[in-house]
Amino acid sequence: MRMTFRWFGEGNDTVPLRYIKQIPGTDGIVWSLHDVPAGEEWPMDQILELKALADKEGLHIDVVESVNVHEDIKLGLPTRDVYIDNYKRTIRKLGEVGVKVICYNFMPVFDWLRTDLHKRMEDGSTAMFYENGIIAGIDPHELVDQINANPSFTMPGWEPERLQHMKKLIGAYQGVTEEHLWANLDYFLQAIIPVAAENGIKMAIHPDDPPWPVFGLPRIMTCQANFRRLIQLYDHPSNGITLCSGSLGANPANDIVAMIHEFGDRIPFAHIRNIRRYENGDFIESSHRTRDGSVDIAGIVKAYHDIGFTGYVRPDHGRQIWDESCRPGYGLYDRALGIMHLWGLWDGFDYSNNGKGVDRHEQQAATHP
Ligand code: DNO
Repeated sequence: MRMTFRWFGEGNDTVPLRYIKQIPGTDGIVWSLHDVPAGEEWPMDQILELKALADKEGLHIDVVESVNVHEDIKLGLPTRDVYIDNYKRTIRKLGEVGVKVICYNFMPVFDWLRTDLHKRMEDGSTAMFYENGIIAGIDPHELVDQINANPSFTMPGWEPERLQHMKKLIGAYQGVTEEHLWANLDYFLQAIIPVAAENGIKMAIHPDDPPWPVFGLPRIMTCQANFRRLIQLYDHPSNGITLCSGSLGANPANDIVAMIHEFGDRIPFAHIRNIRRYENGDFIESSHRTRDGSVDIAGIVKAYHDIGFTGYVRPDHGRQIWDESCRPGYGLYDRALGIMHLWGLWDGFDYSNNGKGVDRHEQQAATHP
């Protein structure tokens, strides 16, 4: 596996790039142009600017998360073709600068959802929390009023323009079923996968988080059978998955180890993180350590190890610890600890498989600094 770290860009992230380089076994950033609204073509000068910053620190930019999909594409509106053309142009530009994987999602209106970004745990750390009852109890139209009444309301991972248009959007999705969403995803894939393939890029769809419908909006990237269907829509290595253990793990019926074995090289990018599930369906984002949560992180890393996984991996959604002040879920400390848990497991599996552990030759060949 190739370890990476998500970075939100200069001025948008509290973690300096040079710190990322110091996390053991980490050699690339996962990035995006967060200020470009969904649907617009990415400007080359901004792409190159980001690349120059990463180059300076010796970090690669192979993985983009995300090039967001305009809602008109998900809704299947006639205007979608303009946005799909922009998307194709962005893919070509990213191919030109050497990007290998583009993560995206197909969730209507909302990306990932939590009800508390700073839930205090027994040890004094805070973590992101999802309380089923709160979401189930909110009428989508009331939510819009709530947001309209509070201009500072924001949601993690959202461009401001998406919030502004939410009222209109929720209305637009009325009558849009899961099957409509499948048809619109199909149309999108038929258009973009050939372009991704020509440009040496693997598209990697992110699961819906949480993996069930919210606010009456359909969600389809939720389970193994649906990922199988996704792959069948366009059977090509450039049509892949960002297998996120935390998103899928919120539903105990999802067997992530089985998904790794089934989808294998259709997983160019993996998010490995843990959550602790409660009986009533609530969940909290625990440390990455296997025993701290309900997701079998050791089993997942073993599955990747068993299939000889060479794709990109990143930790995700750390807790806020040691008084770090950062974007919720995206501090340095807990994600760096998460990386060490993942590498610890990986190296351990190397030892138990061949009795020799990591490639000693690689270490012996190292030149003196
Ligand atoms: C949350 C992320 C998601 C992800 C998008 C992919 O932290 O995993 O927001 O980036 O869903 O498009």
